[in-house]
Amino acid sequence: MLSEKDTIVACSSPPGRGAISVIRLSGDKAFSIIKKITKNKLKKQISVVKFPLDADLIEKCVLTIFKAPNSYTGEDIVEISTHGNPYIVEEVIKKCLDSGAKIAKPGEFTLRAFLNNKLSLDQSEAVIEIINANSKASLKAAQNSLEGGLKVKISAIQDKLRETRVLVETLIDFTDEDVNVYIEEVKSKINEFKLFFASFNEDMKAYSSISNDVKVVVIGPPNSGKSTLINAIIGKKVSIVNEKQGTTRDVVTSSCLIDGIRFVFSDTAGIRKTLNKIEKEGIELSKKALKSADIVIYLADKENDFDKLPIAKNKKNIFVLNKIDLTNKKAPVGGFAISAKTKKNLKSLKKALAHNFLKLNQEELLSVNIRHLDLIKKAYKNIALISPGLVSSNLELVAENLRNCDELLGEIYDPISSDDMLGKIFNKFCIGK
Ligand SMILES: Nc1nc2c(ncn2[C@@H]2O[C@H](COP(=O)(O)OP(=O)(O)OP(=O)(O)O)[C@@H](O)[C@H]2O)c(=O)[nH]1
Ligand SMILES: [Mg+2]
Repeated sequence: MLSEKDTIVACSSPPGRGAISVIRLSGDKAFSIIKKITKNKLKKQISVVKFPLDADLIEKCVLTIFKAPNSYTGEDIVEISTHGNPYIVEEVIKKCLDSGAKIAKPGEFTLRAFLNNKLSLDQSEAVIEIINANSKASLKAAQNSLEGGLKVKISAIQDKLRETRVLVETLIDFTDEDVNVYIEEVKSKINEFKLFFASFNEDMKAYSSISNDVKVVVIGPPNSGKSTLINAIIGKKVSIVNEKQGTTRDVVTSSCLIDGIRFVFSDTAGIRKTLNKIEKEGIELSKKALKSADIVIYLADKENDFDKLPIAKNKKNIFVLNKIDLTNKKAPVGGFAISAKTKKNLKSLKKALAHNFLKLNQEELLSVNIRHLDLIKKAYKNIALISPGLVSSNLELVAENLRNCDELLGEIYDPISSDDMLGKIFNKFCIGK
């Protein structure tokens, strides 16, 4: 995976037919390979050349050259723009392979950019997020991360942590009498840091929801109007609506944009006690869907039905009473009373869904993935272990926990690299990127 010596080649544009295709060649031999094939001296950065595909077949294409280190990978690169025809692309790649290039693995161009210090690991991950983004917000987040925004955010929390680390590590060398004066200061600094970390963690989770599309699961008893509500929010019929209880059996997902953020809604089977095998299976799927939600909407048409539902912990829960067109109902505390059928109060519910994410400065959104969240969680565990009692009794252990936290945060952008971990990250890329 980490061999950098070969000159690699791959098609960097989507497969299939189109106006143009771009084949990319990167490595020490990129220029000599193309010079040999085209007999062009590559004097200009951009040139139109005749690329021989076969003894009697020539493709007129555009060559763009980038000299190391001023290229995406940090190596010499030639980009060959041809007519967008899979046969031409195949033949161009074949010619390059015959002249000594090797076919690129998925993500190998970006891996080289990382190994040549053109991009940090979080920036490399942002490249794939730019390709995958499907809302204005997730694109902005990925662009900010590619610009180095995530490292800035992580470095800020590390700087804050280091204020306490320096104090603790200095105190370790003090005699007991001197230490006591500062112990209270350490305790208050740790408390302050825990609060700072908690708000940082909330931001990171919200960024992650935006980057990966916000998952909203609608849970409720049968017939409460879950499918009607989702159809109304999405603006088209994605789920079957019927007065019969137990209409929805599978989890039905659909998505829409609200204020530039993509929300993916999951309609679920109504939850109730049942002997029907298929319905039971549907209810199990509903409960499973609940676990993956960022936001859960509990939808009922009678207030005391909420008590019969499984309530998720650590999720953003929104309680909604439906069918206010039939009888007037008071909204649950912090929730909403709506009519999915007439769309009354639907706008307020949609606003509430987006509200949590719009609170974040949209200019500062960041692309956050599971790897980052996992490191943040592990980092926080080290901080959570520092109790006031530990500060009084064992400063060495406090220092160790602080150092672990610092190192785990640093791994987000500067990993202690292992081939295995890098392999997992870059294999997610497409070939040619
Ligand atoms: N009057 C009124 N009827 C509604 C409203 N929302 C849904 N309904 C009706 O309630 C019935 C059930 O609606 P669905 O959307 O299928 O309910 P569901 O929660 O998806 O039901 P299951 O899939 O069986 O769990 C249908 O006849 C809807 O037309 C509402 O706001 N007002
Ligand atoms: Mg339904």
